[in-house]
Amino acid sequence: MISKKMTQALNQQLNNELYSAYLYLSMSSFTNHIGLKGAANWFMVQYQEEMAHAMKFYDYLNSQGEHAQLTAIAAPPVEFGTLLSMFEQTLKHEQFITKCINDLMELAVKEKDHATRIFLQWFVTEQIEEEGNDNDIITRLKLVGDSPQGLLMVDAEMAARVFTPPAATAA
Ligand code: OFO
Repeated sequence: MISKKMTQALNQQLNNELYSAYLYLSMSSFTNHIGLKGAANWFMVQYQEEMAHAMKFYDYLNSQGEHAQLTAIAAPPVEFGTLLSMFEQTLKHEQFITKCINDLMELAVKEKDHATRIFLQWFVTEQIEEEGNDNDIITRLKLVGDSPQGLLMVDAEMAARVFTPPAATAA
């Protein structure tokens, strides 16, 4: 059993994850349009990951006898500038998501809601990876600078990313 406050907070995060998915799908479309097919693949995989994150919240709420509720998702931007700028925007968004997860964790600890705390642990670890990936790519893109060959090389590396469905979360 989880509290009303916790239910509302988890539901908000379900919708935050859906917005993340929407944002990265838009980034995938944009990079595809400007000819960066590898980056388009990277963002498409990120979209799939975010949908999986959203479904973890959906399943957890329903497993607790609650009702996962879907709200309106804001429209993401349609233009994003350079690939470096896109990854800076991605990192900023992931830092916001990390803060949301930390706030949820704080509430779970405050309410002595250990089931939710264990459920959220997976996301705490996941956010370290998300921010780490973005930081690595930002570093590489800064090294490449204005070199079109370098950009195409990073893009080719991004083509290799594949979606691996996350393991089920303990709940
Ligand atoms: Fe769901 O981690 Fe990104 O947003």
